[in-house]
Amino acid sequence: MSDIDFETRTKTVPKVERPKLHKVILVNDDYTPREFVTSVLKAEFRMTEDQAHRVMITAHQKGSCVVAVFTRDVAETKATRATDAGRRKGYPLLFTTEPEE
Ligand code: TYC
Repeated sequence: MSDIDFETRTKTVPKVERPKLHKVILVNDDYTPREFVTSVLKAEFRMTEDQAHRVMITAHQKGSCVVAVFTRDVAETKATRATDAGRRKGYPLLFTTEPEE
């Protein structure tokens, strides 16, 4: 008889982790027109006029505002695209990202 133990099994415990979400943050500045900020929020983040206006006003009054949360790739792509939309018009409009706690 063989000494090989065919019954030995390695139990793998599946480690399924939810991908960390990242916030997209709109940063206020003194130069970008309000209507332009609102139009970028509508186009890039699929907001209604009302939602976009609220987010713009919050950033304007408080200095910044969380726009939405996404997986890291999506958050970074959207922040870059939205920032570039302002840059193309010569505005200092800035969207940043940061991981959620
Ligand atoms: N503060 C700008 C103005 O008064 C408007 C603005 C709002 C710009 C929010 C950027 O993230 C921003 N024209």
